[in-house]
Amino acid sequence: MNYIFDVDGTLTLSRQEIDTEFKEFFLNFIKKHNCYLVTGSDYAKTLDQLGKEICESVTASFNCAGNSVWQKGKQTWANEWKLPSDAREWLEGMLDESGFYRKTGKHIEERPGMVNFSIVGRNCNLEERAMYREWDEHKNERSFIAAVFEDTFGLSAQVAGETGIDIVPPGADKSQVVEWIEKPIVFFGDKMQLGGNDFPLVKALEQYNKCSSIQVKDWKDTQRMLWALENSIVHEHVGVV
Ligand code: M1P
Repeated sequence: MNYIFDVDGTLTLSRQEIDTEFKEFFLNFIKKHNCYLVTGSDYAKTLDQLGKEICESVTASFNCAGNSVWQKGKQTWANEWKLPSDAREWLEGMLDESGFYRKTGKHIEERPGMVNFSIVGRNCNLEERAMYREWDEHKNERSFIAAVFEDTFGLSAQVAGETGIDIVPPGADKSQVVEWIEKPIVFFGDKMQLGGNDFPLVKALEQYNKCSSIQVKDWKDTQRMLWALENSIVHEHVGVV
């Protein structure tokens, strides 16, 4: 069995370091199984959050939604795609129009093969992050921007993490990692609903027998599920979304 793990919301709180006790547990799990990471974040952020030992013990870390592949601390493949200038201008317009007043800078972050767009900005602190989360829960701003952006530019835009939207060329989302990994696969993620950045991978796995996706509420839920798997309380093919 091969395991794929989303990072923010699945192994850690969004953009936070992994819990110390869970880190030991998870390291033990990945030493016994063939494991992969898949995240919208770039490798530097994943390294900050999970540490070198986890990042280099997994078979591969698919960063930037699979557009930047890392193995044993080295990037082994990257997509060269760049955001077109008209799409950039449109996002800047959305930023001006948003009624959310606390804008912290670094709103369009270019990563290998993808862009993260954030109204609050990537420089936000924890308080500003919480403010934006609440704003977005009420206004559904990210879902709206993502849907209109997709219609306008034919690119893929997904609500990701707590504050942003991940933008990639069509098909260059998390679903692309399926090509690189032997089946069967179990995938753990927290944003598996339509429009969430784990959704494309869930759909891709549905094409294969004996592959399943497990939606978790947070890292504690992931730990519970892994513990149950290890102790044969849950069969590997239940828990499908
Ligand atoms: O890995 C999930 C997301 O994590 C971050 O989201 P946020 O900071 O908004 O919680 C971003 O790095 C995002 O691109 C990524 O998909």
